[in-house]
Amino acid sequence: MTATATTRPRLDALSSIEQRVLWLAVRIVDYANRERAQGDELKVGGHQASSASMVTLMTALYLADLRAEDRVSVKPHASPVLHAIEYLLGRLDRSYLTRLRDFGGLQSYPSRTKDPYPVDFSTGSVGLGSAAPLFAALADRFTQSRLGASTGGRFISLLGDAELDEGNIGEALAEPLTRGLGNALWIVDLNRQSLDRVIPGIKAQESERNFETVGWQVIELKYGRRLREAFGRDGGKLLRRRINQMPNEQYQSLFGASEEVVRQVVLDGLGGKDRARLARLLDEYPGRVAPLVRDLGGHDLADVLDALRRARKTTDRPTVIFAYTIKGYGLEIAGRPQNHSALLNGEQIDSFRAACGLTDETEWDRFAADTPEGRVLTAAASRLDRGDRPAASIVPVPERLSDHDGAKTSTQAAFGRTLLDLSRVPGVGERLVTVSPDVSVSTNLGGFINKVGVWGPQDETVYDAMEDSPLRWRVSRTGQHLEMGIAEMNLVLLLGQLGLSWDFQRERLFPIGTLYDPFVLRALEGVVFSTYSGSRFVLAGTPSGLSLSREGGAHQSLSTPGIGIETPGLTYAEPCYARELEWLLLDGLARMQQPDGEALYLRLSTKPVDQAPFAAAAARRGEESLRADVVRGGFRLREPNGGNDDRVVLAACGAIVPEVLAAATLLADEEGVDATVLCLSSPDRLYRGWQAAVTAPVRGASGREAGHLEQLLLPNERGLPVVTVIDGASHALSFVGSALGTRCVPLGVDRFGQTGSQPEVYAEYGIDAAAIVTAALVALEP
Ligand SMILES: Cc1ncc(C[n+]2csc(CCOP(=O)(O)OP(=O)(O)O)c2C)c(N)n1
Ligand SMILES: [Mg+2]
Repeated sequence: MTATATTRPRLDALSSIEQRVLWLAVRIVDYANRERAQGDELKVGGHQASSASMVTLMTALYLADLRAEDRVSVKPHASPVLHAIEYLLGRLDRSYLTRLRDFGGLQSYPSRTKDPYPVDFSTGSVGLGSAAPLFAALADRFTQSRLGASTGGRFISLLGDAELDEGNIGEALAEPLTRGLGNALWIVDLNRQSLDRVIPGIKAQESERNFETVGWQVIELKYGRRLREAFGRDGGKLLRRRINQMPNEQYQSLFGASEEVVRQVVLDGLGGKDRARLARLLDEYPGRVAPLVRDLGGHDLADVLDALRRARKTTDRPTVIFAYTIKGYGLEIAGRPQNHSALLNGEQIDSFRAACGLTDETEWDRFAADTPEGRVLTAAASRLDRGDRPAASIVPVPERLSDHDGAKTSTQAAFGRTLLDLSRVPGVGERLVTVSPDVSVSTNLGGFINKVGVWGPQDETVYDAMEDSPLRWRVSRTGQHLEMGIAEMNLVLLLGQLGLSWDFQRERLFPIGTLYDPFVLRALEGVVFSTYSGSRFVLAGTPSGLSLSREGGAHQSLSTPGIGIETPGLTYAEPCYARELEWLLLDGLARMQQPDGEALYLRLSTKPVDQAPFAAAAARRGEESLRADVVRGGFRLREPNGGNDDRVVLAACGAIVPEVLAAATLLADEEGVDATVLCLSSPDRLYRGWQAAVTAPVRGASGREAGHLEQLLLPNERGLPVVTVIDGASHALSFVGSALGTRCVPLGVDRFGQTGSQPEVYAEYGIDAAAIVTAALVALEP
């Protein structure tokens, strides 16, 4: 590689900026730890070594290569470098430099939702933020071919080498839909160190091969210019062999070693003529053998610039650059074991400041505009200026869809039908996109897929054999369903990126993912990653719970309701009836477009449910007011018969509601107890409503308006005992007792389920009508 494309003065300016970026990144962390007044006794932290490792790469990328239309994910522990670059570009106020990890200040790890300047990807949990751009690149291809909307740029991931150990990285690479994405670029900061260990040497080659196998262009930046020049001299081949053969652990040990020791180690293992020859070569570098051996490509600005140019030219497949670097490069902690959280001491900072030509007065300065560095930065700032991009417009969503009220149906079947109906709604229909990890048909997306087709980067031939199938699997660039392999993490990462189209492509999409509910757990961190990033999507977990009776304990989800309630940015709803589902879904699609909107998690079931009780409630209440209750989180499904002194409230959601209705009838007919049945369409909304109401004074708000759950009860029902029932962990609805200020008997499934008929397993786990009756009697005991 040569540096011909970058002129010497420009390289010098970049190199001077590189040094300043390193200084600022280090000092931002240093100030937070040593100078800022602390509010507690805990360490502040921050990562000087991880930052230093990436300074060359990020300087080259941001100041010489990146375009406004590109989007970048930055390794979590290099956030100080990003902050420093944003500051030098004039996009971050100086006052923030002393506020790393401060309340309301710069975030510890890059955050889309919490940093004071626009961040493209949130990172923090290794492996997720780094894989996200690949799915964003895929999402961009999709919006381009569906809606003609694209960022027009690349999706770039700057990741640590240990991130490649995370399983989701392998899954992302293995997914056929991520093949051939020429708009994706990864740059691996290969410093051979992770948190507490040195990464075994074999890993790098293995990783490079993994990328090659799935068709990526692999660029290796291993040795810097000085080492390459030495390799060309007499004895150079021996030097290369020695360094190549050295275990990573031994190579890392050279970083703290003296000139003499480095020389010794390099010559070690060689004898006779070879040893003499290599010794002669080393003699040509008096006092400079140690820095020579540590000369790696990831810190050679010109090499990095060349690699970036090569990557830019390749547009038919993704590129990965393996940049060999040194953790702590340029600092006294360079390459040292356990340097991950190491901080320079005051003396080291002082001498580093002086070495950078800075003083206490000038240490936070930007470059003056009329310096070579200033000119590079000004040009970069204008190149990276995204201007005022129009916001994605709000797409009106109808409140109601079809008129077909079937007699008996499951929420999963109703979900499939509702999507089909939605596909016919102008404005909404063309923006729907479904994604499923190999379970599209078994989660009832078949009808929708038949209508809208499957998306692929190219139109594909339909084979005769496929014509016979009831499912028309037509793959084209205009299809609206993306079928992935079985990797639930990939599903939610893609869903998460499709759900950011309002920001990236400035176009509204309605991304809807389906998966078997138990496997929400496997995808969970990706769900959290996506909602933390501000993504808006619908996740349908189906089928769920013990109602999946014949599938047994491994397939019966128990803890997902709690996850739904507790995950921020995600509204959990669990309808029982088809129309209830339709309203919740439509409401969710409307709300997710609002600035304070959220993703929607629907927990569904394959259990066929008689729809008559819902129709009766609608007739009693009027559709409009029933709908208002459903989207607030719950409604009165059954009114008490009246006339009995003993009265109880039964509250439940989802597939178990028919058992609750049966229990209410039994209570009236056989026990002389009147039961009001509440259907909790969204336990999440009810919980939040109650919690917000009851904690209003804690937050300094005055007054206390009752939450929707309390409002559902008539005045003469206040204080009645309550039984809650859910086909899932009983804990999820147990708050209802506190919310209603009364005795509560929570029923649910708190042991692993097993196979059997629905009545058998409901009885075994105590959620059948008889168990609910008993629970009501217990609740009524004085
Ligand atoms: C999923 C997850 N597990 C563990 C951690 C804790 N952790 C933080 S950094 C790190 C090692 C990172 O190593 P690498 O990616 O090579 O980064 P670098 O060497 O550049 O710091 C670990 C294990 C984390 N952030 N996320
Ligand atoms: Mg590392």
